[in-house]
Amino acid sequence: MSLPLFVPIKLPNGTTYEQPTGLFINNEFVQSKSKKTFGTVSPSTEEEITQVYEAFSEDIDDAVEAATAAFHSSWSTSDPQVRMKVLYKLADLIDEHADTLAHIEALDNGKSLMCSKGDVALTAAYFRSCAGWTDKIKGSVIETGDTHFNYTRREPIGVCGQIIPWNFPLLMASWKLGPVLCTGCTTVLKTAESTPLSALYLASLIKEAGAPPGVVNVVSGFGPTAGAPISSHPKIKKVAFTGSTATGRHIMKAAAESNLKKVTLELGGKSPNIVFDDADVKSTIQHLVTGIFYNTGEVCCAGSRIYVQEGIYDKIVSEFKNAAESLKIGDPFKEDTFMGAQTSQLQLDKILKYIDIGKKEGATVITGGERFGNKGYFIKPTIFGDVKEDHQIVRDEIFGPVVTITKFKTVEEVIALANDSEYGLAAGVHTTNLSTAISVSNKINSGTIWVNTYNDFHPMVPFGGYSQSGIGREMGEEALDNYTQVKAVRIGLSQ
Ligand code: TXE
Repeated sequence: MSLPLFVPIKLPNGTTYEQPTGLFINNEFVQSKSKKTFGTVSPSTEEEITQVYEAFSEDIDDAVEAATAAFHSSWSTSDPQVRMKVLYKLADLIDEHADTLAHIEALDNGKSLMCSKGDVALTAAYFRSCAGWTDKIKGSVIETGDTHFNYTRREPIGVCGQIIPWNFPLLMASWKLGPVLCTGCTTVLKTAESTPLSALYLASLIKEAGAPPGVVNVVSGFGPTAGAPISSHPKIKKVAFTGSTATGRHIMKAAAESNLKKVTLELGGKSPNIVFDDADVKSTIQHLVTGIFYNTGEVCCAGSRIYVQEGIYDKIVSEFKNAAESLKIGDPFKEDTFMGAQTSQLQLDKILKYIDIGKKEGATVITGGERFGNKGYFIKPTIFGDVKEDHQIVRDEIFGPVVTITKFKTVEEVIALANDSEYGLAAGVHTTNLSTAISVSNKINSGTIWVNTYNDFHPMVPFGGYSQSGIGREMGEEALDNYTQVKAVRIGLSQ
């Protein structure tokens, strides 16, 4: 018997909802051509939640066909207020379904409800922000003298392919789909194999919001078999990816070798979080905690390298240790749980391996350094001291609740330390001195600098990486540039 296209799932809050399991193509949930399915596991219990249909290249072809037809419909050329209405309605629907979405996300990803509620709120806010942009995408008139009239238009790029990760499944879907819906593009979005559920539920809301068939297509599947056919597809004009730097390289290569599709990449990081002697201790501790332990450290811009000036070092280490030890870990559905589970066995193993490497490298475990319990993929918040800059735990992205803490003396020294990384996604600067804040921010090689805050996102503020952390920006006006192209029209006025 084949898997039903909707299965009832009972959530820990006692409610039952209908989870779509099919591929979302042309506004319908359908079986994959192979009818193959795969399971998704709850990271906090290690039990299977449900099976979903698995896409392969023939399904990607179908989805691309649907997206191509939708792009050539009035969707991309009609009054932008048509798209505005869809986006506003979608944001309202997300608010209406916020509790269900937050529970699905916590169930499938393992993150605490506290985090997933934040994700849902940001998702609605981002779609709402994109709604506001729809009728503000403008070209310009260029004066070149009386003989010619010149103007530019910003036109949608066309059919996009979007590949997202598992750490913020819903939010990453919104960062991808918002600009598509705003600019009049269409898309095939592939979720990560470990977290397919929330984006399928979102797809049903996109249909309800009034997006025409084929505008948004959502497929579940694996990287090599469903992701690769997207990055090399000849009819896809642009690919947007969030994930590891290694996979980002594959995608860029495939894009180049197929049809030179435009590429935006949001990749890994090893972000410095810098504390100066004059920082406000109480709020800084809160930002160090949010920086590395929020979302169990599965955050591309996690503040995973902490540098503290010598005068305040001992105080910060002791208060940060206390704060880490007081964090509530465990059942994601308890209202006061801060840290849920890591998303997969693979991630659990990777993080534990790095903790082991850190110990072998001679670093000191200030707190944590082990698994929490033996059921579910939980890890204790872990702080390493006595690290050297060439230690693997200082250089590699661990992508878990593991942070190193290092003492520094001068501003010049910490800027050099902060910039000594192949990545450049984000950085934190904690100081009460305005000129330190601005001059250090100017000298750090990364796409985002948070001063006296951390992991602090707003839909209007662009986000993206320098160096090997990526190409292009998401959110803000900048995100729209990646989904439009400029056409210049030059008209000769004298016959
Ligand atoms: O990532 P992948 P993985 C980092 C983090 C993590 C590590 C490995 O350090 O520990 O990457 O995670 C799809 N063609 N980040 O292996 O492979 C895949 O199906 C096309 C940081 O899960 O990058 C999924 O949808 N697509 C990060 C997505 O890529 C392919 C978030 C991400 O998976 C593909 C995630 C291929 N050949 C991991 N191979 C961040 N920047 O936030 C895989 N995929």
